[in-house]
Amino acid sequence: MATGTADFVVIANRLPVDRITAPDGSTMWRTSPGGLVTALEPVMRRNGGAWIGWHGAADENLKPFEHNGLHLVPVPLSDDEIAEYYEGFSNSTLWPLYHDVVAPPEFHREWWDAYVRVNRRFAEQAAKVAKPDAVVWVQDYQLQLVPTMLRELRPDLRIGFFLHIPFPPAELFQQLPWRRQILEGLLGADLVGFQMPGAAQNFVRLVRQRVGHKTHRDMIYLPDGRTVLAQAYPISIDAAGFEELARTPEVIARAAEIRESLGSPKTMLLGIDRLDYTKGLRQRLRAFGELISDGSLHVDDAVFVQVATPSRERVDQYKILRDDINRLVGRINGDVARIGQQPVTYLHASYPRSEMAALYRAADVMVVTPLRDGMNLVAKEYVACRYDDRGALVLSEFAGAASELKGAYQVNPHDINGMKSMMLEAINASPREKARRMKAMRKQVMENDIDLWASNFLRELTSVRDPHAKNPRPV
Ligand code: GDG
Repeated sequence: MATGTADFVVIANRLPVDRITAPDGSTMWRTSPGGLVTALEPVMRRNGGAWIGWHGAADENLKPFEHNGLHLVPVPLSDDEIAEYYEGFSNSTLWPLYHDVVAPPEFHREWWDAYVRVNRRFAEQAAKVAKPDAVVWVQDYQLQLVPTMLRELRPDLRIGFFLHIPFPPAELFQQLPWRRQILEGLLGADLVGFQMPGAAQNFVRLVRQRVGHKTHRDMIYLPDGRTVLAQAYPISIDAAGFEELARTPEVIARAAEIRESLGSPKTMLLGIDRLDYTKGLRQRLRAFGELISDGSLHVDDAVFVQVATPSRERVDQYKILRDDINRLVGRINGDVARIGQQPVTYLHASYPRSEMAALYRAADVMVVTPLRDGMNLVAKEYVACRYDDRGALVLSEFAGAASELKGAYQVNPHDINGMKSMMLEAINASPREKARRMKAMRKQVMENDIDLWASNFLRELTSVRDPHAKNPRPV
């Protein structure tokens, strides 16, 4: 039974800190910027919370430690486990499978074995840390077996799970040789949260078909009388924090400087993504390149700034993508650049948040064109930074954010011609039309921020409805 001290436990693949090395060789921890930690920090402080996750280095056992008032519990991973559980099963099997197989998923039994082993380690750690009847919130696709593993160890806990990426339709999910184990792993939770209602429906349908449990709308009825609720909680950002940052004199000055250094173009288009094959970088750059080469846009008038943050660099598909994008940018610039006028500025690097805010402020058109995306926070961050009601958002209809951001110029990223005409429409829209659309999107983003997301999820998870009670089954 329970020995731990935490009333609230977050379990995620990574701890919300990075280790940095000072010039004198000493090391220290720095909170990694991100909406999740911003949203959960106050809840963790109020409840004597603990965060369980990997600390980012291979083959290293660290003791739990405090950082900025957070109790952090590191989970060790060996070099092989990083290759098999993280880069393998999580990022080369589940990631492509859950994103509409836009890259072929790989199925390897030894990756699965590592996934099971590492999930068990996280569950065991949580079982030690949680107080009796504590609330535990498990995050994302790397840890889908944790809810059931943890419930077996600690039936007293209230367990929530949130999936940050899409949950695929049955037709794709059933390719997975371990489909039943994953569904059963998730069913250990009292509440399973998804970005979109369609994802929750996919899950419920699969549970009915593959596991054979009774379901009714968003409720799953287990044979032991327990119920599991599957619902959508579209994630958001620290909207006020982004706006505040975008309003600082430093960011405003930096935004002006960026435009100037690009040659003060009439139109600056911007893309910011992790360098990932789901983000539709190829399609977007091709569309822009064609607009220049067919004369719809003039090279003196328009520039495209693409920031591609390095990501998962040891995974083969990401190495291929990196080379592809390098070649594509080289080809576009080679074909249509003039001395002093380069249409695509490609930055394969990561930047501080203030630089991101300056880029958002500088851009006339933000282009977000994933082939599939759970939500896409970049789209919301852009909107939060545009307190001037200027700017336009071109957004893929395959991003979760599309169902909330109706004021965006929505595109099908597979349709290059359609994307070209939508980009032109966004560029040429009147200031009045742009402001109308931006105002509607800002209302949505500012009113539905990450705090509301976290409190909605936690309210349902801890609601008076006792998830362990024997709910009547549907007739
Ligand atoms: C997954 C799901 C879902 C990017 N480059 C830099 C930087 N970023 C920040 C952005 C944004 C975040 O990273 C990326 O979030 P996205 O939502 O766009 O995409 P994923 O990384 O794929 O996230 C996604 C999300 O989880 C949350 O549930 O929306 O669908 O795939 O916040 O600003 N931040 C800094 N420097 C960079 O260079 N500081």
